[in-house]
Amino acid sequence: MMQLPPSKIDFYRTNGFVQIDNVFNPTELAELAGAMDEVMISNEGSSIQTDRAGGNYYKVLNQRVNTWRDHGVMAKYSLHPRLADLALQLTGASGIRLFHDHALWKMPGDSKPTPWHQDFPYWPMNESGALSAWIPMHDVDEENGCMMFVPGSHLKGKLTGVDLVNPQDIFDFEESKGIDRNSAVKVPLKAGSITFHNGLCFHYAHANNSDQARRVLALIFFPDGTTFNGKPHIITNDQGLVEGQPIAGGLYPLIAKK
Ligand SMILES: O=C(O)CCC(=O)C(=O)O
Repeated sequence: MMQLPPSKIDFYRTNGFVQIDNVFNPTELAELAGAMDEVMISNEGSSIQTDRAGGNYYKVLNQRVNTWRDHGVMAKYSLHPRLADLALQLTGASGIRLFHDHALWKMPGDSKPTPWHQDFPYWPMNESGALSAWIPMHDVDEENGCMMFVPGSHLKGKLTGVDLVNPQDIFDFEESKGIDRNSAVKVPLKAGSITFHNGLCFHYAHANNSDQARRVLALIFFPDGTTFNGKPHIITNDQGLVEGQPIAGGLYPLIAKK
């Protein structure tokens, strides 16, 4: 496990995101990257490929959801206690569950930025608190698709969801009043380092202008006890979840607790 200094936890709670360096060593990262390469070229299993080459969403993200259910090594990392324990420390929750993982690749060629958005409006959860770990397989910077965050924007609460293919400008929303796009912070990362961001924090990723795929694994964690809001979602549809009841069970495993 990694014990975070109070300054990192304070930074996350104040700003809605945080960078944590050296979470994975090169051997671990190579194992994870190799497994993700395998799942991304596979046409089998239950993970969900959200769009295919040529599609408009694919130009933003080549995304595969719930790789952990198809590949043992993806499960090893998506359910990794070190990551869930970091989420536990950042949130102060009594337990942390995985909502889903997703491979988020930005392909070279006709790559589009991931527009400014919050994640939480897409998730079928009543209480906020869910967060994402964003784990690049290699160095990331402005050239190949690193992230940007607006410090403190998570304190605005849940706004209208942005369409990631035909995006509205979130900074133009009436609800975004007082949030300054010029305060956004760019976060390049070295391989092995990661960020966490609160589902309410405004974030963006640059287009990939390099000639290699930008390969990222993102994990969405939520505090144990978070309840289902009944809204449709690709992950929870037809899973028997009950509106108003906690999202729980083996498909949303509890991987860290106090
Ligand atoms: O990787 C990206 O381009 C965007 C990631 C993102 O929006 C997220 O992890 O919530």
